[in-house]
Amino acid sequence: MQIPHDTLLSSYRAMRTIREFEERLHVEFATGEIPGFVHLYCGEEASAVGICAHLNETDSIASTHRGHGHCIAKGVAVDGMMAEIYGKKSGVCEGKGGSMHIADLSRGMLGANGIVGGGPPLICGAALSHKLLRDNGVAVAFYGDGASNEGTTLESLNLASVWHLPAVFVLEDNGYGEATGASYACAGSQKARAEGFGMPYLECDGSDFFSVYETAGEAIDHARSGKGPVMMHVHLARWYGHFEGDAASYRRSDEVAKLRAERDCLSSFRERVMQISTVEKEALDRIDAEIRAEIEAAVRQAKADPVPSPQDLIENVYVTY
Ligand SMILES: Cc1ncc(C[n+]2csc(CCOP(=O)(O)OP(=O)(O)O)c2C)c(N)n1
Ligand SMILES: [Mg+2]
Repeated sequence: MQIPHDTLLSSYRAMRTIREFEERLHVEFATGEIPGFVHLYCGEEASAVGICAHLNETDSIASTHRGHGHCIAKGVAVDGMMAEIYGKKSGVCEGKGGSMHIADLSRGMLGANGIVGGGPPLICGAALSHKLLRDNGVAVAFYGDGASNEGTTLESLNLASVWHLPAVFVLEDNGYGEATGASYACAGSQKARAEGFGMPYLECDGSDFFSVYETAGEAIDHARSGKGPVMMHVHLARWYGHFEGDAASYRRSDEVAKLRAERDCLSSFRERVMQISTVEKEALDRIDAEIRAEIEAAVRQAKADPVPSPQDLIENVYVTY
């Protein structure tokens, strides 16, 4: 598959931004300054980016509790996200949401979600509106292996099929729902589940941007061209604990070191892209430096920005129709 030069660079930039954002949050969370829970997406970057690279601003996505990567890949401003995670008034949700409820409707980002299995029903609604408005849009739900067993997810697969919606169900299978292995908790096969609801099933290696990009192209084309919903099963791995502070004693001690050495989507992207295109190492290094500076500035600003006032608590909570 030929990938345009600009897409390669913007995809690398997005993956590097997510990595730097998450690695920095890991350090900052340990200082105790960040309120609430934080679930890191480190290691899974190629999934969000390889999929969102096919979407435009008016397409919709719904995310999960592990949502920073999806937000960045869909174009939500990094400084506004950082401020949101710090609970500041300058955050994208004015500090009311925090890490698990970052949303930016202007980017088609319907929200991270503290409710496991909360995204799939949301995208049925979004996909139905794309269909009725005939705006050629698609709606994508990211959900985990744990969420794949929720009633809301299974009902959404059914509804999307019954209504023949332009919906893509992206199962991000990192092998664990908190401390429980997917091999223990998920009965049958995901392929059989998709086929049981009458939709095509595609799968890819989530540590390989090119595998995700190609598979997502097929999945999104399918939905956009009016052929109905599709399930895309992405095999990937998270590098940190379930949440920041998780001792992860359910994992083998060498598991993550092996993942970092052998399944790093950024390293494999750098190697591959220099073989198949005219992208040069210097261009990638320049992006790395720019992102480091951008994240540094976002953290500084987020720390310095004011917290919301008590009055802000009741502003912008409800929409009047
Ligand atoms: C409805 C609901 N049930 C349980 C929880 C508690 N919980 C938070 S994350 C999580 C595991 C989710 O696993 P998975 O869907 O595989 O996503 P991952 O954390 O691996 O990205 C659970 C059970 C919740 N937030 N919402
Ligand atoms: Mg999981």
